[in-house]
Amino acid sequence: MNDTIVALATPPGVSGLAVIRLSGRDSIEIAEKCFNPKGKLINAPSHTIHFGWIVHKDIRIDNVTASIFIEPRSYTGENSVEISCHGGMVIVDELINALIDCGARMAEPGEFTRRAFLNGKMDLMQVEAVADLIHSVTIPGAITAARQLHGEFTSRISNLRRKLLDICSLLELELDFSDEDLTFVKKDKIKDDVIDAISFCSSLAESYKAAEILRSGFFVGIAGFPNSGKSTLFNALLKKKRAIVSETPGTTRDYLEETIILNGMAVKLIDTAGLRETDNIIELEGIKLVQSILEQSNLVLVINDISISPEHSNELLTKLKKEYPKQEILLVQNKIDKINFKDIEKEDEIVYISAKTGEGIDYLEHILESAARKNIEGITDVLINQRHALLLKRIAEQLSLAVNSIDLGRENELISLDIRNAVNLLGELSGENWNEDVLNNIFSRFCIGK
Ligand SMILES: Nc1nc2c(ncn2[C@@H]2O[C@H](COP(=O)(O)OP(=O)(O)OP(=O)(O)O)[C@@H](O)[C@H]2O)c(=O)[nH]1
Ligand SMILES: [Mg+2]
Repeated sequence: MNDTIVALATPPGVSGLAVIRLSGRDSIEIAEKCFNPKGKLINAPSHTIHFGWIVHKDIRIDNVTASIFIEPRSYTGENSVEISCHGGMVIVDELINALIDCGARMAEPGEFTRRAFLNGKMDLMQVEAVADLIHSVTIPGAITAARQLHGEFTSRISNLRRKLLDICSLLELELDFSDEDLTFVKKDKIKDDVIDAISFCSSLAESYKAAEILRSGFFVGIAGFPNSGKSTLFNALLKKKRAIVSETPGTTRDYLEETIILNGMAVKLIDTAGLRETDNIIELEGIKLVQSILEQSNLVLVINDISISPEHSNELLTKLKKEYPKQEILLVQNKIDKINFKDIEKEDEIVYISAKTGEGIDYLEHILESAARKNIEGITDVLINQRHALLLKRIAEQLSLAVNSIDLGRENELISLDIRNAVNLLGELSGENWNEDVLNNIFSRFCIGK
């Protein structure tokens, strides 16, 4: 961490401005070497901006502003310089090369944020919030990530950790006085507290599914027999011709994925190959793929061609409901333009559309949006990811062991041991106990410059 790293912090490409970031003990000296007029940056107080030229090998590359941040008052906690230059890859590359020639090195993905973590500027959950914030596809997702970044959730985890540590201390204190038969705390009270902690952790772990919806969108798989109009519906919802539509059954063989935003909710639509018994190898592969997509979907739309018969897909529907009991499955009757729609008996839980004319699409959009919204209810200040969910489950398990030990009237030592295991896992969650593998995994989601 002693070297100085450099990277472009803004997206590459042509733009009005680009920002190049330097961080490390020598970053101000390195920037100074390339900066004209001389002596300006090296003597600058923290949080000041300076106008000048970046000059390298006697060539003036660009006129820029350099912002100076003196440790520890910077994003990384180290001396940092942010150079705003004109956008455009040639200028940016030249500037970065100049800074590398003067002693900086190209940053690894996420290295700025990694340094911020290692310098105690943020905890691990805040680091993960940075990644979520950058990748947010919706406003609610970004707002939740921003709250997590602010550290609200970390303080809830720290409070729980402190509370459990207090319980351990009491149990262990009682152990020290065991000869005198003193009781410091009622086991019932401890048991209640531990049970509260279990339900806190379990409900957080369960919010993983909802957080994934906020993070990457509500997954909607479009399934049904070939030719039922799945791709036509996919295009109608996207409002563009994305998937190939034809009257030949078996048109879609791979799957197509696109995200739409419905009133601020991201909905990821997946058009799949028609489901049927087939001996065409390519189609079979497509059908296998459908199964894995349906497993991942939050909602499955089964499209039926009502012009064949309203009951045409009933057997398929029953089969899917049986195979995917956890999935929400909705029957969509398509091609109502081909029948005498007024005369048929309608059922409440079925959606009727014509993907071709657009009739009923607004209503279907409304259904998709409210289903997505229902699934994220209750999420306020944290986006649980897979790492958190797995840890939280293990914490709840350890605490359940403690409850079990209390019920069996075991020694304080044993109860305390289980609770201490849970405390250690809580430390892993917030990053108080971390290891290189966990860090590498988290930072693999970052881009260079963040
Ligand atoms: N009249 C009418 N025709 C439709 C409607 N929806 C789709 N079609 C037609 O039905 C045929 C099949 O449509 P696709 O969207 O390709 O069907 P698919 O379910 O994706 O078919 P596969 O990819 O083969 O599984 C095309 O000729 C469409 O124009 C509709 O609402 N009304
Ligand atoms: Mg298709």
